[in-house]
Amino acid sequence: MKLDHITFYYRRECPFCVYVKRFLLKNDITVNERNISSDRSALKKLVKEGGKQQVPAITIEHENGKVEWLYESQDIVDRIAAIAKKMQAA
Ligand SMILES: N[C@@H](CCC(=O)N[C@@H](CS)C(=O)NCC(=O)O)C(=O)O
Repeated sequence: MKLDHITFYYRRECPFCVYVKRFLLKNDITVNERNISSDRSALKKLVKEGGKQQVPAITIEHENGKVEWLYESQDIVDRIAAIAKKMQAA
C-alpha cells in the first residue's frame, strides 16, 4: 500500500527510525522518505515546520491542505497502522 500523503523523516543510524521502517516493510506500506542526515533541506524543514530536531517524524497531508507533524516512533506506527486499516476497509 502506498501512502502518498505521508512523509517519513529519518536517519539510517537511528534505532527508533529503524523500528518504524521495519513496521512499514513488514506491512508492505510505502511512504515518501527524507533522510535528514543527507538532505539539508529536509532537516531545515523538520526543525522549522515540525518544531524540533527529532527523528523519526512524519507529516500527514490532510485533504484540506493542512499538514500535521507527528513525532515519537510508537505514536507514528500506531497512526500509520490506523490509516492503513481505514484505507483497506474503504
Ligand atoms: N522517544 C523518541 C526518541 C527519538 C530519538 O531519540 N531520536 C534521536 C535519534 S535516535 C534524535 O532525533 N536525535 C537528534 C538527531 O538525530 O538529530 C521516539 O521513540 O521516537
